[in-house]
Amino acid sequence: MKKIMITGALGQIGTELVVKCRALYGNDNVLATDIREPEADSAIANGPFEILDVTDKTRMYELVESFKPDTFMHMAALLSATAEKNPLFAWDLNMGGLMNALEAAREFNLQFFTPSSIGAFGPSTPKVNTPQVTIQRPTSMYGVNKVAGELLCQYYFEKFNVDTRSVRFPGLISHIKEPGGGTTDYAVDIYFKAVREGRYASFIDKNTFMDMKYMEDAIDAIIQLMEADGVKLINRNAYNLSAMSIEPEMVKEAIQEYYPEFELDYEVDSVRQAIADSWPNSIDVSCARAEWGFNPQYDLNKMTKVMLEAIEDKEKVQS
Ligand code: VAH
Repeated sequence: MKKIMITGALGQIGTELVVKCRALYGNDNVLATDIREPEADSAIANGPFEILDVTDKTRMYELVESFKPDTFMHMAALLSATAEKNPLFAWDLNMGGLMNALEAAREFNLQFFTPSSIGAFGPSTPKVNTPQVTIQRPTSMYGVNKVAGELLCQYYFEKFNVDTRSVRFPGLISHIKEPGGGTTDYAVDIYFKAVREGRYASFIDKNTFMDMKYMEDAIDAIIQLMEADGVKLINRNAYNLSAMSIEPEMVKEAIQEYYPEFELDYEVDSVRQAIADSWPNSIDVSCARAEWGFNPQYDLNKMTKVMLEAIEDKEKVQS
């Protein structure tokens, strides 16, 4: 992995992935692409950037032909709640974009990464310590896209020998780019509201356990998986990943260590609650640990400290 093209570079993961890859592989060796322009003074604008709608195969191929990457990281996708509001558009974007990206990887012989999600599981999946290989019958459009994506990536590996690699991300928590349209977003919003307003109304109900992970651990996992010895990757499409299984009251208590007055109440959103209820409570990550050394560094308390401190710093700069 030396020259990397990334789609969805302005998204929640892309924003931090581009910066990390540029730091590791050199600024000019990472082409960031997205459907809109980055802000002029942003980190993304600080290196190669091109506009790309991932459903436009011709434009995608043109960029691959001119930049000549050896690795393609396909991050552009709609998240679960947005996909549920507009399922047909989600199918076109999530699956159309993925097919174009996989085809580019096949034709130009590129190593390939795209994220799957715990959204690839459904109500009939074992809910606790969900195994790596298990029932996958999701009930959301996002989940349907993710299962199909995992299967397509595996198909391209077996049939066309494309070096596809993927992970099932849990909810990802970051203070850099706020997510949009995800079911797990409450666990990001809660920190921003704690610092800014001292209270938060969660759209996910108490006692709803979901897997989560701090973004730095997620980015490190992508790099580690892509650099891993391919021979050892038995479950390459896609590995269960998680660093914590949490519910809103646990986050509240962690925040109250620093903000004792913080108040949490609930305004549950039925669409996102239904999606959350269909996902596992906690997943088993032993295959990722065994096959390529997945080893997240942040638990809830450590993550809470860095999230609150980073958001406080942001607020100071803005005031
Ligand atoms: C979502 N953050 O909520 C995403 C995700 C596991 C959750 O894939 O849609």
